Amino acid sequence: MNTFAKAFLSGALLLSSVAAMARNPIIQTYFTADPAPMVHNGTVYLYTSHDEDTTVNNFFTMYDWRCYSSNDMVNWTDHGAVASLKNFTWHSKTNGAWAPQCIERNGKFYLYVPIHGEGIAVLVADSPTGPFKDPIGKRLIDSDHIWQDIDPTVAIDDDGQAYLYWGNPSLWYVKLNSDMVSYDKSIGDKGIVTVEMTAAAFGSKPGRDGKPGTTYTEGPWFFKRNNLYYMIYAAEGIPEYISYSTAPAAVGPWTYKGHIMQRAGHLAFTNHAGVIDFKGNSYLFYHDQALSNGQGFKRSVSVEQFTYNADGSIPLITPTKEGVTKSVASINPFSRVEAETMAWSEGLKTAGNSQSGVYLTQINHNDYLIVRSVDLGKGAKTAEAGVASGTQGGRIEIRLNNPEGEVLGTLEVKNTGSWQQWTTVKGKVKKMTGVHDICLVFKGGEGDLFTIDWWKLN
Ligand code: FUB
Repeated sequence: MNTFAKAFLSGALLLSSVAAMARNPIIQTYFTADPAPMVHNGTVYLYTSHDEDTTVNNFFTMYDWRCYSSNDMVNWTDHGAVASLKNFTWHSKTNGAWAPQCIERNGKFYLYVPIHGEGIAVLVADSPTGPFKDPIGKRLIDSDHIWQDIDPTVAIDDDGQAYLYWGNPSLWYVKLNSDMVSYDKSIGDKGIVTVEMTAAAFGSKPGRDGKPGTTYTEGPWFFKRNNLYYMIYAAEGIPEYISYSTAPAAVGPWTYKGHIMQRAGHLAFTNHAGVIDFKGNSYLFYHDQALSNGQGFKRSVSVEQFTYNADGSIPLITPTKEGVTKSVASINPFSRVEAETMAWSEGLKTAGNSQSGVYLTQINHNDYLIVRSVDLGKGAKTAEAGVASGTQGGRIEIRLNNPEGEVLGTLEVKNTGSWQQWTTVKGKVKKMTGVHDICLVFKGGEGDLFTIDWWKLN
C-alpha cells in the first residue's frame, strides 16, 4: 500500500462509521479542489484542481486539472487528468495548476486555468474531456499583475458577449472575443477592467494593509440566472467564507448580499464555490478537508443541493457529510458501467492510459465502491467485468447497499498475465428487482489484487 493509500485509509477509517451514509466528499480516489461544474447535454462535467498526495514545501502542490461527470448528481465518473502544466510550453512552472473553469461555445470547450505566478491561460478541445490544446502559445491575460491573476470564471451573456472575471484580492474582467481565446483591447487598461471594490459591492473588511477594504478575497464564480448576475466568491480572508454579490448587468454595479457558506469544522482554510442548475435542482459545489482529516493542502470537493429564495437570493448553505441525498437519474447496469463511476469508495485509486482509458487500480482486500440508484429492472442472471491482474487476482463480491449487504454474486479474477492484459470474467447473480445501491467489494490476499475497467449485468 502506498503513502497515499495509507493516508487515505487513516482518514477513511475515521469516516468509516458514516461511510455507508456519507456522500461528501464526492471524490475519494484523489484530493480535488476548486470545483468548476459545467452542464452540457444533460451531463454535469466537474473540472477540479488536484492537490497531490504528497505536499511539497507545505504549500499548494498542484500539477494538473481533473474532470468528472455525472448524470444523476450522486455517481461520478472519473475522466482522469484532462490537462496539466505540461500542456503549455511557454512557462517553466512545475507547480501552480490552480482553479479552472470550462465553458462550451460552438461545439468547442474552452478551459481557462491559472498557472500560479504565470497568469491565466486557455486550452481548447473538441470534447469536454479533452484532449485539450494550447491555441495561442502564450498566457491569455496580458497584465502586469500576473501573481494576482488566478481563479478565472467565465460566462456568456444572452447577447453572446463572453466575460472572463478573475483575481485575488482584486477583481478584474475582460470581454472575450467570440473566438474565446482573445479579448477586446479597447476597454479598461489594454482591455482589462478593474472592478471598483466598494463596501456596497463586496461588503466591508479591513484590507491586508489595514486600510478599509472589502470581503472579496478570491475564487469568483460568475453566472446569470433569471436576469440577475451573480458573483459568488471566497471572502473574508483565511479561513474563507463563501459570500456573494449580485448585479443588474454583467459588468455591475455589484451589490453585496452576504454569506452563502460560513466556516465549519471540516472546511479548509480556503473555500471555492461552483454553482449550477441541473434537472430542476440547484447545487453548490465547494471544497473541504474532510478526507485528509484536516490537511488544508489536501482538499476534497463536496456538493449540497439548495433552493433559491423567491427573490433570487441564495440561502445560507450548511456543509454536510450527507451531501446530495436524491439522485436525479438511475444507473443502467445492463450496459457497461465504467468501474470508475461511483458514489463512494474506500482504498481505491484510478489510473488511465490511451489504450484502456480510465480504470480502477490499487485494489486491496476489503476495498470497495458503492454505485447508487442502480436500476436492476426485472432482475439479472449473470454479471461480468473487465479485469486484469499481474499478481494473484482475487474476487469481486457484488452486494446490496454496502460492504456488509447481501451478496448477489461473486466474480473470480485470476492472474491474466499482466496489469494491462484485460479479460472478461463472468458469474451468476441472484435475482433482485428494482432500484438499489450496489456495492462491489474486492477480496483476496496481500497486496494489489487486480484492476477493473468496467462491469455489467445481463
Ligand atoms: O487551489 C489553489 C487556490 O486556493 C485557488 O486558486 C484558490 O481559489 C484557493 O482555493
